[in-house]
Amino acid sequence: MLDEVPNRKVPMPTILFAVPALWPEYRDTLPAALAEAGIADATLVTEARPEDVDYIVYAPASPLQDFAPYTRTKAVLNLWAGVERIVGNPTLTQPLTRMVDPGLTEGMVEWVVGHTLRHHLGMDRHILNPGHVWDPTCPPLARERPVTILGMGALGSACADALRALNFPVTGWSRTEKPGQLHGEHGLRKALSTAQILVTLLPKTPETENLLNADRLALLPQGAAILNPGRGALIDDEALLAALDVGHIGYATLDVFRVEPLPQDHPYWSHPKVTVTPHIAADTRAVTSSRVIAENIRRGQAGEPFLHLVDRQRGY
Ligand code: NDP
Ligand code: OXD
Repeated sequence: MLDEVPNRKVPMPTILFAVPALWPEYRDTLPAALAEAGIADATLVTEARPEDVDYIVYAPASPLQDFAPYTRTKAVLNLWAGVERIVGNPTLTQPLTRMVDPGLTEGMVEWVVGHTLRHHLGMDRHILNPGHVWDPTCPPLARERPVTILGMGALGSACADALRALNFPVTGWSRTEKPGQLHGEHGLRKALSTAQILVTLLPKTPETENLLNADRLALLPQGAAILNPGRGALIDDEALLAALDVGHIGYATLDVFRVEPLPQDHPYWSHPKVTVTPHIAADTRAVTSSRVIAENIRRGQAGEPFLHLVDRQRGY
């Protein structure tokens, strides 16, 4: 005779998708991912009474700002990698997760590798060559072009791997000590001093704001290029413009800004040594990120630890 299996069915959760503008992208992918994760019966809604909500799928564009009434909510699942616009919300007492999405990472690797190669190969010299100058100067090999990445998390380390695969010598710097990487102020100075190309992939926190100030920009080698797909606040804009004007910094390719969209009268738009890209370095992709959200809901239901939990004290 078969043992009797006690009926321990966990009630299916109610998931509030709190970003109406993104719902059309997730309408099919999220139910599919929930089904894959074994929670096909979950109630997925775009509006609900706060007291009924178990999980909130969130993004900065959400109208939801007061989390206090969501008393039974087990987690707020952010669709963005960066959490600076939610982490300080005083009403948020629920666990907060950030997005680590293979699709987003792939996009960031492509953006960073593409713009690194642009500067490394000096592509503009030939693409923008109004005088049809025949200049046969060959660029150095990647192995001769040191790159530094500030922030060696999910995105920075994936970019480092891709650049190393092309033979760029990559120096990584992050907050905590790790083998083969630099950390701390001394490590930062060392990392900057060799960076012919500098990539900033740090989160915006009180510690990283204005990290690249005039003093630190001065540590970069003459003519260095800066790629910033991290956050605008990492760089002191005035200091960067001054360093570009005197030629100490050779070029800056900037994807993120203190104010977005970048105001029309901002000097970055017209500066001859700046390329502005409109916060498109990497986007969260609905298919892959839905799987990450579904896995975290599965974990929440099973009483397992959430993936990619944000540390509120650290701010990322
Ligand atoms: P992670 O949290 O995985 O990594 C953050 C990295 O920054 C870690 O290596 C961390 O160090 C380091 N770090 C944090 N604070 C400091 C500090 N005070 N000093 C030194 N290092 C520090 O984040 P992701 O890699 O997923 O994302 C990074 C950022 O990229 C996001 O926060 C967001 O701002 C930006 N982003 C931009 C996008 C775009 O389209 N432009 C798209 C997605 C993200 P440690 O390893 O020691 O913790
Ligand atoms: C993010 C971003 O943080 O798109 O995900 O910037």
